[in-house]
Order: sequence, then structure tokens, then C-alpha cells
Amino acid sequence: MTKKYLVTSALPYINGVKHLGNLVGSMLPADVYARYLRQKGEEVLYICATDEHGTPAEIAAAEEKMTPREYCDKYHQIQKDIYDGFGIRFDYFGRTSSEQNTVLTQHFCEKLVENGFIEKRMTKQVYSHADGRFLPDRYVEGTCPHCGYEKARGDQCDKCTTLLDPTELIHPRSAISGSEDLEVKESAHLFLLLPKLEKEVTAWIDEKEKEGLWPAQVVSIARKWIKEGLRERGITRDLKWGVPVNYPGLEDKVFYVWFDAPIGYIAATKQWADEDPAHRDYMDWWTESPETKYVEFMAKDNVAFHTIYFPATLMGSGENWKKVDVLKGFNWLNYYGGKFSTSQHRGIFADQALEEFDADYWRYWLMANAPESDDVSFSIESFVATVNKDLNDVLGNFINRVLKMTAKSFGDEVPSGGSFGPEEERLFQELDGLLKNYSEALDKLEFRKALGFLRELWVAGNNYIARTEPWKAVKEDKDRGAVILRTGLNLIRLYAAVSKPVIPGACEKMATALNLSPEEEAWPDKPMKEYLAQLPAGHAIHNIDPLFSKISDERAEELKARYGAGEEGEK
Ligand code: B3M
Ligand code: ZN
Repeated sequence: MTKKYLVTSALPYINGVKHLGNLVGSMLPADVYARYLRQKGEEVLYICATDEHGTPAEIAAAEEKMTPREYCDKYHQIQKDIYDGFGIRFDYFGRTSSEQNTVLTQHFCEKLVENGFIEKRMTKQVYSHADGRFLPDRYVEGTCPHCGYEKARGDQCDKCTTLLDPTELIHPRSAISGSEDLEVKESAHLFLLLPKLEKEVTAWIDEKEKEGLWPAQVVSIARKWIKEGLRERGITRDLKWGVPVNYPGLEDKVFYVWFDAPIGYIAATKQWADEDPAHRDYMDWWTESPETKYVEFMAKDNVAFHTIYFPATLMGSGENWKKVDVLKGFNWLNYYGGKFSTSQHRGIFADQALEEFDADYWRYWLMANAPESDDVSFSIESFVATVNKDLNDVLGNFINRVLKMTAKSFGDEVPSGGSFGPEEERLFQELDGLLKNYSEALDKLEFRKALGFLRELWVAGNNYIARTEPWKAVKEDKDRGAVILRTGLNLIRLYAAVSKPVIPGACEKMATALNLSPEEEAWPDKPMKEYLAQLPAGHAIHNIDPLFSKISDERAEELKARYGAGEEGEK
């Protein structure tokens, strides 16, 4: 039986600030889920970290004239602050450049060598004299031997899509300096012998498919790789920045970033535990056990690494490591039909988003439109329409009206008098059904569906007020007016609890208006008839400013101009 939940989201690369598409495919849904579980009283550990190694980090550092270490220190903090601003509540946000990750990565290498799953081989690598370094595939450019395209990259020709080896390029040059003073040198590297682990990995994937906890798309990605046959993979690189290789003769090399990054989940948990060793043990979370449910969130391009390579590393160690139980994969969020692009700065980036609006505006749109079964396109038009309608008109107005009407007729406390009648019974019934559907959708990680139910919960409250007309009732039958507004205030309490995983900022304001204690924001565990009678008559409340404001047409136009709305992008 599940006793605790380990939650991780794909580790964001250190270089640069992430865009909205990165957020919705990993950290944001993980945060919504972790918050939901915490409110239900479950034991949860949500771990993430910056993925700091690899050539892109080295090159980005050089561009900013910093050492990789300095660059990573700077961007780790920048990213951390942004996720904070977005309300992402990690239990720990670690770093793959930590000492803990070095120790664990080297440990896995040692075990895999011991068990015969790693082998040393000679390879041919391109060395650039001008740059004083080996050039990984993508950093060699030249003419494609197949189609003559002059800007083909060492791993692939973007024009004819042929997969290439850098040594095949005609007139090869360094993509860093442009220098043609290159030489092919022999270099020894470690290879992970995946074919030797294929049987074990396949059996495990079969088991996962039977459990039915991976979406169909995740299973099919894993199967596709297995079907094509697993190949030996180089897990070391001729770079300086990374986890040093602990293998005789290869001490001047580092591990490939995709070898150490997933181990980073474990290492970040250890970073967390090391801060309070008397009370925390990372192995409580990372030992295989039916009591721990491990849930991972990521975009589809990361799925193969998490269904095959990382589990293979864990299995090959011969130790009893926790492997993923539930893997939630996401499709792409596009920007006006084309790609969000970090290099071309196309789309809206997390820092810009927070300068424009509260995190809740973005969190709500992104989760309501999460690219689950298909790719989804972001547009400012859709964003503005959703914010104005769902957040402002439906939820925001409901709260304003109930608080204002109460203040006007009953002052600053929950009104007393009267008792529930048929209109309330109808409301309770409706809410019981919706809440059940909402919780079930969250349990199944079906976020778009879940948000549809959340919205319906808000609509039900609006309909109740429209039907019962408290503005008339307070004049004609004060007790009846008291019942309606007392129910309305209790509905705000319900919304403060059930909306919190998605829009935590607005829910904090609702909690302030109602003087709620943290326990009162727990996930509702009673039938609505009881739950909505809990905020008692006489309980002090106070008015608050409107939770949301409508985005005007002028503001929308401004945003469209600022963020290149509708401009052609790469498909
Ligand atoms: N940093 C890729 C990405 O951010 C990579 C994920 C690592 S997960 C261990 O999409
Ligand atoms: Zn070509």
C-alpha cells in the first residue's frame, strides 16, 4: 500500500531562463500534484534540481566570460527565484554539480563496471587546435556529403535529415571558433552495454504496462526504443566540466550529462537529507518498496531516458533502487502554432510572464490547456479570454459579490439564522459529484479534465447565487438571506481549498478574507452538506480587494506586439 509519494520533475538545463512550454511539461504539473497530495495529508517529497553539466553549459559560460561553476551558481539562483515566483514548492531544489551527485554517479559507474555492464572502447573524436578541445558532434559543422548543404552539423544534416558522423563532413570546421584546424584523434571512452540489460528492462516495462500506470504514449515510446534494439551508449565525454570519470586512465574525462542527470534526482534527495541528517534519510525514499509511489513528470523527448536508460543504470547496479511507478509525459506547448524557441527567443519566458501578471493567471491557463493527449498552441487571445472569463467573471466575481453582500447586510462576520432548504440540498448534491470527479482526475493526473471540473465547481456556486438571489432575500426574509450568504462564504472556503493546487496565490487571499487556519484549507473529506456548514455563524471575516482583474483589449494588443504574436516560427 502506498504510504508516501516521491515526486520529481525533469531537471531544467542550467543555461538560460525557461519558457512557458518548459514549465507546463514538467515543474508546474508536478507542483499541482504535490500540493494536492499534501493537502490530502499524504507524505510527499517533491525533488527537482538544475541540470548543470554538458557542452551547452560550458559554451554558455564562455559566452558570458565566466567559469562554468560561476555561470551555474548564477543561473541556479536565477532559476530558483523564478520557480519561487511561480509558486513551485519543491521540497528541495538541488544541483547536479553537487558533491552528492559526484559521489553517487561514480558509485553507479563502479557498480556497473563490477557487474560487467560497462566497457572501455577506443573512439574517433574531432579535436580543434584553435579551441584547445575536443568538439562534440554538434560543434563540428561542414558540408553534407549527401546533399551538399554547407551548414550540416556533426550529428545530422538539417537539410536532408541524414544522420552523420562528424568525420564524414566535407570541409569540417569548429562551430565555436570557425577554425578549420581540426584533427581526428583516438580517444578512449566508457560504454554502457545496454544490450546486456535489455531483457531485464523489457520485463520491467511489460510489468509497468500491465499495471497501467503509464499513459499509452509513454509505453509506446519505450516500446519503440526496445523494438529498434538497444545499443551500447557512450557515457563519457572529452570535456572538463562534469562529473570526473573514476576509471583508470580516463580520469581527465567527465561523464556524459545524460548519465549523471537522472542520478541527480537521488543526489538532490541526498542534498535535502544532508541538511537535517538526524531526521532525514534519502534511502527511505530511494529503496524499492511498494510503500513508496514514485511519480515522474516530463516532456515526451525525455521519456526514453526515464523508461530505458535510467532504469537500466539502476538495474545494472545490482542494488535495490526505487524505479518509477507512474510516469506522466507531456506533448509540446507551441507558440502560435510554431515552436517556443530559446535560441530565437520566440514565445513568452518565465521571467517575462511574472513581470506581466501574477503566477496564478499563467498557472491556470497552462494547467487548463496542458498538452496531454496532443500538442497545444498558446496564444495571447486564448490566454486573455480564459483569464477574463474563468478567473475574473466566474471565480473572482463570485467571491467579490458574496463578500460585499455579506458586509453590507451583516457586517464583518458569518451571518446567523435560518437553516438549509431544497436549493442548498441541490447545491450539495451537485458539488459532491463534481468534487469526486475532480479528485479522481487529479489522482489520475488528467489535468485538463481536472481543471474542467474545478471550473464547474465555481460555476455551481455562481448558479446557486443566481437562483437564490440573496440581494432580494436579505430584504424580504433576513434569515433566508443569512443562509444563502453563509453558504456562499462556506463556498469560498471550499474554493480556497480545492483551487489551491492550481492557483495558490489567490487561495491565500481567500483564506485571509475568511480567517482560515491552515487545517481549514485541507482537502475536503466530508459530504458537502457537512463541509459547507463548518464555517460557523459569528466567525470573523473581512473584505479583500478583487482577486483578479480583467485584461483589457488595449493591454492584450500591447502584449501581442511585445511578444511577437502571430509571427511565423519554425514548425
Ligand atoms: N535537462 C532535458 C530537459 O530539460 C534535461 C532533463 C533531465 S532529466 C534527468 O528537457
Ligand atoms: Zn544533407
